[in-house]
Amino acid sequence: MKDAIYTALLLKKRTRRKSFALLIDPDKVDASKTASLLELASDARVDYLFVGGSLVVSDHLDQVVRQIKAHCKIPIILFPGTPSQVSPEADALLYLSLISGRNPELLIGQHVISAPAVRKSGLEIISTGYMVIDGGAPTTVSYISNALPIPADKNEIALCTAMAGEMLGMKLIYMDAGSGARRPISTEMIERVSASIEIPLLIGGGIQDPEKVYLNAKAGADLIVVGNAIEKDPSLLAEMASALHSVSVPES
Ligand code: 1GP
Repeated sequence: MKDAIYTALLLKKRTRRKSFALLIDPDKVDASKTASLLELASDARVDYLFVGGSLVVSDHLDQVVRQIKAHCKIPIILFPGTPSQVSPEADALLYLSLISGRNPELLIGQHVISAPAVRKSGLEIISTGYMVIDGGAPTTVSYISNALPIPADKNEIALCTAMAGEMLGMKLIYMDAGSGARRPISTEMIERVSASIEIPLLIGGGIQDPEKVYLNAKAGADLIVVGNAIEKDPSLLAEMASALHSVSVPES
C-alpha cells in the first residue's frame, strides 16, 4: 500500500508545519490559463493540488491530471464527488465518507460499488471523514449529498463527529463549508475540533482572504483548501499560501 503523501502529512503535523492546497475543478480547466496558474502555484509553494468537485460534468479527468503534471511537480490529490472521479495518473485519492450526514450511500454504499476500481487504480488511498458544515446557503455539496450539514454554531456536534471518525480509523478529517460557501467555518469550531483529534484536520469552503487562511491555521487547521477565491483572482494565491506558511514557523 502506498503511503508517501499521508506519511508526509503526519510528519508535518508533528512538526507543526501547515499545508496549502489549491482546488482545481476539472470542469473549469482551461489550457490557456492552467499553465500560468500552475506557475503561480509552484512559485507560491502550494503544497498540494486537489482535483475534483461535487459535480463534475466533463469526462476528461485523466487528461486534466496529465496536463497539470506536465506543468508542475506539486502532488495531485483527487477529491472525488462521485466514484467515477478516479484517475490513476494522480498521486493519491481522498476516500471520503460523509460522516456528518445520514445518507448511507455516501457513508458506505458508493464505496462498496467503487472499491474494485479504486483498488485497481494503484493510487494512494487516504480514508477521510468528510464533514459538511452549514455555510449559510445551500452549496452543490449540500444539495447533491442529500444530507443535512452540521449547523455552523454546533461545535459539539462537529467535535463529536470528528472524534467518532478518528476512532473509526479515518486518517484525516475534512471539514468543508462547501465550495463558494457564503460563510466559511468559524475559527471557534476549528479550535474545538482540532483540540479533540490527533489526525490532520483539513478546512475548506468559502475562504476568501489571506487573513482567514492565517486565522484558520492558527486555530488548528493543518491543511487549508481554497478554490473559488483563487479562480476569481489568481493573485490571491501567493498571499494566501504565504499567510499560511507564516504560521508554520514555530514561535520562539
Ligand atoms: C470545496 O473546500 C473546497 O469543497 C473549497 O471551497 O471553492 O469555496 O474555496 P472554495
